[in-house]
Amino acid sequence: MSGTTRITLVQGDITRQSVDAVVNAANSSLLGGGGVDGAIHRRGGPEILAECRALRASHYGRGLPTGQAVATTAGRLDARWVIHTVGPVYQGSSGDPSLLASCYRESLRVADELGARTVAFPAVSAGAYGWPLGDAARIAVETVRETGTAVEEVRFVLFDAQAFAAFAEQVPQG
Ligand code: AR6
Repeated sequence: MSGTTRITLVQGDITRQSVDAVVNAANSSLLGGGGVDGAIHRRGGPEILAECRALRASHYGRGLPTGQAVATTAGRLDARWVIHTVGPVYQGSSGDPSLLASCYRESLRVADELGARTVAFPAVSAGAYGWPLGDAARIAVETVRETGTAVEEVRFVLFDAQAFAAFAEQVPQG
């Protein structure tokens, strides 16, 4: 994070945010799913899926690997881009934290390539993929703080009070 990157926290629906880029907690198929992925495709409309299919037909024939990120249009969302990233699954009692950190780092790298200045993130892997919220929040915030980026605002958009509280613990006065 450069000296000018602010981390902000919002409780709400990430598909209602006005930002340059919305990050999607996708799966490797890039073809949609539940949770925040489903919500983004529903509100963003079919243009997003069309670009995801094109990515699968070109660079990502075997899908987007865990920990990587790729951008598409944001369709009808109030944003210019959706940055799709694939979080690691928390299995049994562990997951690979370096892959979760990579999601945030790679998403910010893609955001910098695009010239995005405001980026909204969900709590990647903390839903269907089972990552414990407190640990997911710590990895998310630490990684953003450690990453050099021209992004001016990283906004974590937490769906419920519990997720918001977990992130607030990592971001004092957030
Ligand atoms: N806005 C903000 N956060 C949300 C929203 C929303 N509209 N909806 C859910 N969340 P998840 P994962 C929160 O399951 O764990 C999908 O099927 C949710 O409460 O969306 O990375 C994909 O296709 C949780 O805190 O993502 C993959 O197959 C966080 O977003 C798989 O789920 C992440 O939950 C990815 O699982």
